[in-house]
Amino acid sequence: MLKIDHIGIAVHDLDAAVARYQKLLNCTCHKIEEVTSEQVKTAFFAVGESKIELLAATSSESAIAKFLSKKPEGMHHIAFEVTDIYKEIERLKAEGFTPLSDAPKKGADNKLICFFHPKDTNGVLIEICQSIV
Ligand code: CMX
Repeated sequence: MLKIDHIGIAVHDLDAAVARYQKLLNCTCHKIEEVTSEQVKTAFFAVGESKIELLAATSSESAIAKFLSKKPEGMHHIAFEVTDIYKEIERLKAEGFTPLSDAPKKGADNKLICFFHPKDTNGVLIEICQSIV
């Protein structure tokens, strides 16, 4: 794993959360992107070499809508950047972690992504991601 790429935070109202995090971080949100495959709208803030990703659901079927139907707003996942996502998925599977997709998917911020179930990681949903070049 290279670094924490971003921390995902699930929110109900993206615009309100963006305004709040702009004040908190004293910087402008540099990217707002809808990811139709994940049924989310995302907003990114750069903090040093990592990012904060605010996530709001665009459909009731979204993982974020399901999360927010059971839990309050808050941390949804931690994403680690990797150099070879295919190799890292195989390594993590061999170590007993459970991927939530058979193969990497195209996610936000021009990344290939793969999630791992929080039951294996002390209750924290883990994402690994690799930039698409
Ligand atoms: N962090 C920690 N725990 C979580 C969680 C999260 N983000 N989401 C769900 N859980 C908990 C559930 O509350 C449940 O807990 P209990 O067993 O104590 O009730 C447990 O995990 C297991 O839940 P499940 O029934 O197996 O699965 P869910 O239907 O709740 O789905 C998950 C959970 C993680 C499998 C699903 O959300 C998923 O596949 N996520 C990956 C994709 C994703 O999150 N996309 C949105 C972000 C996209 C982006 O970043 O662009």
